[in-house]
Formats: sequence, C-alpha cells, structure tokens
Amino acid sequence: MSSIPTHRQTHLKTARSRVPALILGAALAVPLALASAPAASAAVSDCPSGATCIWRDANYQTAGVGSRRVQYYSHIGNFGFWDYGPSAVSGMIPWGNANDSASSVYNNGNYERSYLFEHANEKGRRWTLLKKTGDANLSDSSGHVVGANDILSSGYFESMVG
Ligand SMILES: [Ca+2]
Ligand SMILES: [Ca+2]
Repeated sequence: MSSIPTHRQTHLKTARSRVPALILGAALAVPLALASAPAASAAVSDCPSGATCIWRDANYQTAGVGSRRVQYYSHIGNFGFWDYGPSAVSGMIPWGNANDSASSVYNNGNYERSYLFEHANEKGRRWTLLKKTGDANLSDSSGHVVGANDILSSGYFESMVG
C-alpha cells in the first residue's frame, strides 16, 4: 500500500507545476491584446481637450504612435520650430520636423474653430477645422481638409488670427 501515496504525490506535483505556467500565459495575453487595439481611435484621444493637434502620418499618428504630435492651445506661427513629440523643439527627436509634413489633423478645442495655413504666420491658403472635427488623411479627397498634405506650416485658433 505504500506505493499509492507516492503516485498521488507525483500527480499533484505535475498539476501544481502546470498552474503557474497557465496563469503566466494568461497574464501576458492581456497586455498584448491592449497593445494591438486600433491605432486610429487611440491616437485621436491623444490630442488633449482644448488643443489642435497635427501628426506626420495619416490616422492621427507619427511613426505609429499617437502621442508623437505637435499641438497648440492658441497658435503656432511656424511649425518648423517643432518636431513631432510631446513638447519637443526642432532637432531633438528623429521622426521629423512638423513643417510641410502633417498628414492628419484634429481640432479638440472646446469653443473655437481652428485654421491651418499653407505658410508660416497665417499666410497662404487656409483650411478650417470646426471644433471636435479632424481629418485622418490629408492626402485623399475626403474629409474636412483636402489638398493640404505635407504643406501646412502654421495653425491658429480663430480668435488668434490677425
Ligand atoms: Ca506626412
Ligand atoms: Ca508650407
């Protein structure tokens, strides 16, 4: 009869050794699923309330990341002074200068429309974004901003113009 407890101990050890592996696998699966959520919707929410944001690429992202953006709460007279990234001045980060490069834009302002201009200091052609509107792809013919891909150089909320 002494062999029965030995078998039970062996089975118990096997079962216990598998449980942590299963838990670990489940825990790893959750962050991976969150990380693969659609980038477009997540990136729009990266634009803070009250700001107008521009991104280098379509779908509200720069090199795949929504937080790499340039934003203003009043205006930016020359996008060339800024690179895409949280509060990054020109030349500090590798994914590019904001002048003549924006391919998606969003006005998350709460009160005013926002104007985007072809040239610095509110010069050249002008495009309008009503509050809480954007354009996910400036290079196509649909949306609020058409014909402005890779040429925008300044941006102003309405009361800051002139
Ligand atoms: Ca671009
Ligand atoms: Ca320009």
